[in-house]
Amino acid sequence: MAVKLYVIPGSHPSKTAELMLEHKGIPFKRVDLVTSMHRPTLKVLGFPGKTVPAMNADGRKVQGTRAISRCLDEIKPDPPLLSSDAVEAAERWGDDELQSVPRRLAWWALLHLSGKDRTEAARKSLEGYRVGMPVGLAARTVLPIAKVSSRYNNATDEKVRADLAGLPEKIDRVDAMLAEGVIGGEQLNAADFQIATSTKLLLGYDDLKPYIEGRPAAEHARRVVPADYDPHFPPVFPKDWLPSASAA
Ligand SMILES: N[C@@H](CCC(=O)N[C@@H](CS)C(=O)NCC(=O)O)C(=O)O
Repeated sequence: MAVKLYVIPGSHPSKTAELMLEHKGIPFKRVDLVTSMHRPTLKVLGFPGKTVPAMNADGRKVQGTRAISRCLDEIKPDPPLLSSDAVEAAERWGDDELQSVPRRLAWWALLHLSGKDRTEAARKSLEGYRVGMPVGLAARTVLPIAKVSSRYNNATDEKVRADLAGLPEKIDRVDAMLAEGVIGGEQLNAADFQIATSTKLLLGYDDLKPYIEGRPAAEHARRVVPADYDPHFPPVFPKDWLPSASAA
């Protein structure tokens, strides 16, 4: 079977798809698209949607982490990614409620970090990806891409403030799923891969470490996501946007 996985650098749902393919033991070729050129490229490749991950499995075009987990279970049922209704619900929550939070924060941060910090944060996100030019050079040109991507992802001050305020509740929910055994079991499932990549990206923000570090959610993210997916954003959010320590 010939499988190609289209991703953009640093994308956490793309990492989810990559990890699910590895978990299944399905060989694949990762194709790194250039952020901002990804929309026309996906269109030319025949994908109907605008986002990555996008997978071509023997000519079958599948887009989105949840469609990909289902397709992978069809192609190769063992080990199953979707093993129960609870796992499906957790995967859905991870996609619908959690995934967009670290993404909006990332684009907002890249817009608001000062020059050197912005370049360094972009360089960390690009590390390990083919970007068609030296990573250091691509990192220095991230600002126009961050402007477009912030608009695509609605990374407004208002949204980011709400995302930060809601963060402790989201991490509580991940910890609860771990305590219930829906995720974090011996055999990883689609919800593990969906949720852990978001938590790992959230752990990359120095501002957010106090709300996540030392908690089961952090341990889970490090177990599921290899250390080479290692984004880093120095402090960037206004202090009064961060939840009070007592809420953490
Ligand atoms: N929720 C979907 C969408 C993923 C998504 O929004 N991916 C981002 C990258 S992290 C993307 O492709 N953004 C590009 C765009 O919106 O143009 C999934 O899990 O596959």
